[in-house]
Amino acid sequence: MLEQDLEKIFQNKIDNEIKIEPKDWMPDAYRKTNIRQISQHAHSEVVGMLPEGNWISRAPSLKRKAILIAKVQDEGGHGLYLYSSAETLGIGRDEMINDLHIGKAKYSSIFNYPSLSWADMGAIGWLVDGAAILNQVMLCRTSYGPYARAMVRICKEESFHQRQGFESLLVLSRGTDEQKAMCQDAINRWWWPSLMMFGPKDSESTNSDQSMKWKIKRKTNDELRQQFIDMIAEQIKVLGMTLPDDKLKWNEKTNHYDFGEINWDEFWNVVKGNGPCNKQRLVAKNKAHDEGEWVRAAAKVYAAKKLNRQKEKAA
Ligand code: FAQ
Repeated sequence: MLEQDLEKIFQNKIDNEIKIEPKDWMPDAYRKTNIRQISQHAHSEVVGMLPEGNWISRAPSLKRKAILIAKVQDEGGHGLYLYSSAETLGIGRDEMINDLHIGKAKYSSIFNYPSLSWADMGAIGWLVDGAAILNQVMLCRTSYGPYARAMVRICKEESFHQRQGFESLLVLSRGTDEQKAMCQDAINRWWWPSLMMFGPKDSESTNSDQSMKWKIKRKTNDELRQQFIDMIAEQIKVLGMTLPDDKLKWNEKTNHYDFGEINWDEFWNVVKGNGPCNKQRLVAKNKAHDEGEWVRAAAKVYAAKKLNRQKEKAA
């Protein structure tokens, strides 16, 4: 079949909401865009374990520790589903992970900020998972089948993460003056970086137009960011806290909240590797990978032994 016929069949599927599956013909650029986005997403989940992992040993109670361990484990699991989904496009896991380790691959800017107090665990759950889930609910309808299906499972866990973060902040917001101040401080520090998670403004977003045409993305960066602001500006009232933006104001005409200017210099600085924790995160990730070498080696030997035993039994 001619390439233009294949392209027609492909576009027809997209237009008719039929998922693209691994063995289907797809344009090279569609494959590459999915590999780029899914692997960046997988890396974000895995590096995202670090800021919260930092507080497991300092959780204020056994209950909070158990919740935090489970959440961090969930993030690792999300990374694994996503690596598997990217692998169906023909890239190896080792290559993706190596690109992360050498600083070539991107991951979400948000995980390059430090987690300074216990209240940050609540703020990450509420704001960071909250931002992630809006984007991920959209991705449940993305056009590439394995990515969309991974997202359905991830979203179920992520919505629980967000609620536990809010509940944790709610407890602090009703606590002592010191706890209230800790809660407000965490919100102040995580608010603007959370808005940056949605990516650059639509006018600066190099990939959006094509990704929207291919239905990889269903909403633009600015649309999702506005949706997030409208949601959080209401939820913060329940906490009795404030968002650190004096321009935040309900606009009767647009039916949305107006908000202040995001510091895009800070965003690009973090994306380029110069944020507060970029170097620390890569060192920690490489160290964990090196120290886990014996586990991977043992798993391989065990798998080979198991296979041999099965062959002996069958013989
Ligand atoms: N950080 O043209 P666009 C989570 C890059 S998961 C770093 O608009 P696109 C769970 C972008 O890659 C959070 N880089 O790009 C959790 C591109 O560079 P490239 C992660 C960013 O792809 C919670 C360039 O800027 N979620 O948090 C960022 O169309 C708690 C131009 O941008 C996902 O990855 C950024 N924030 O739209 C875990 C969702 N934004 O590749 C632990 C899937 C943009 O051309 C604890 N990804 N860039 O060199 C997406 O939906 C999209 O990739 C966007 C960006 C919306 C992130």
